Amino acid sequence: MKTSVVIIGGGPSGLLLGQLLHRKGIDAIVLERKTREYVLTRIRAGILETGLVSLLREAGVADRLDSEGFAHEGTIIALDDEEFHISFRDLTGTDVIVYGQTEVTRDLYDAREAADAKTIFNVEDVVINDADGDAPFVTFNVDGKSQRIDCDFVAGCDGFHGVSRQTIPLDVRKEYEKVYPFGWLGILSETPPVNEELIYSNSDRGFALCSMRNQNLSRYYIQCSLSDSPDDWTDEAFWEELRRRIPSHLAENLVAGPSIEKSIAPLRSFVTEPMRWGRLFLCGDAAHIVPPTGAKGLNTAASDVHYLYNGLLTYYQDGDSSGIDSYSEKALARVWKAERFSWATTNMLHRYPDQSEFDLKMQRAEIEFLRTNDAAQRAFAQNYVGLPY
Ligand code: RFL
Ligand code: PHB
Repeated sequence: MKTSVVIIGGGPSGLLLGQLLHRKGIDAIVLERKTREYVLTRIRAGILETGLVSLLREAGVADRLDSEGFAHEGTIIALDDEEFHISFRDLTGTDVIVYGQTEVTRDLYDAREAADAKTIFNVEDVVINDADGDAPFVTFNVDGKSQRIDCDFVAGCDGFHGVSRQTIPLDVRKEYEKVYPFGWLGILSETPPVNEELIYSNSDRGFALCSMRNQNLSRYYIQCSLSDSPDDWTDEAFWEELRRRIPSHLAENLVAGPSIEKSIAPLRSFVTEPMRWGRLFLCGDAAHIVPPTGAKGLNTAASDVHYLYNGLLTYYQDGDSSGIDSYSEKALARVWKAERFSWATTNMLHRYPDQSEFDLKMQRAEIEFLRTNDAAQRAFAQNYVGLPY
């Protein structure tokens, strides 16, 4: 087989890049290790920046998002039994949109199928060959048969555990990592959200987040120990703990119900540099991970896709390689700012096992500064709605 761009990974990064290229007549094949059904059972991000929304519109996949997504003009930050509101709309003129990653991915798969664009599922043993030469090719096995695709470029959109990043030699690649000493236990439940806006709460029992997907689908998280397993937590224990971690007058509105999904995500900050090696480009979680506290994971993947798509477009349309040559530098400049915001917001809101009384005072002072200072709220809001591409 032959194509212009082999995209490894059929998650949101790979599918969005594929769809944008397809709309411009640039041929791409997506290779996905799992099945479509499996990819669509993963419950992940829920907050979309307007930059991602614009890209989805440009890709022609935003009809359902435009009719079913909810604009959120701000968020609630709570400390113990008190809370305050930060208005993104007043401070930045911009909202964020609540629409699940699962739905974004479904819309992209539907569009890919409607366009008859090629996706190969259940691929195994993917190997990227000659990425540092002029004629790269990708080999893999599917249904017990080995296959080869020759291409101009490879987009490594295969997430944190994929093969693309590992293809870059160790003497070229530098990795930066911070692993946090806690995880998030998340549940999805068919209950009305406790509040119309998200609540990020720092309590003496640990962090909690009240989020949602729609008026009858809530997504809640609590900080948990890394040694916990979802089976350790009955639904009743989860609801009880959540209730104790948010201001009591808000907890009064909490509607409990059976969980339809329950999982634990460890928290990590990670960046690999550079994001390009020869004709291989890394995009999204393949290159960087953020803790979910600022809702930046999917949104930062989208800004990578924006830079890579535009670089490939000028290459194919005008023979100009400046966009792909500056891809890594441009993408990383924005990635590091999202890393900083996610790290700072995680530090502000979580309880750490080794936190001293001084550390706790610093945390409270930071939240108090945010509560009372217009410039601090504006900076928070600018980061939350997404820095410009
Ligand atoms: P994905 O979504 O991980 O997709 C990568 C795809 O590549 C496939 N793959 C391979 N395919 C072929 N060959 C191989 N060798 C392959 N290896 C892997 C995988 O099966 C998969 O389909 O990365 P992508 O597209 O870059 O998208 C990034 C986002 O998914 C990610 O940033 C966010 O979901 C992060 N994230 C969250 N972000 C938020 O903003 N808010 C959240 O609440 C939130 N929760 C989460 C998350 C990430 C999680 N992970 C990765 C463990 C919760 C979890 C559990
Ligand atoms: C979610 O709804 O899953 C969500 C929202 C905001 C975050 C993280 C996760 O910061």
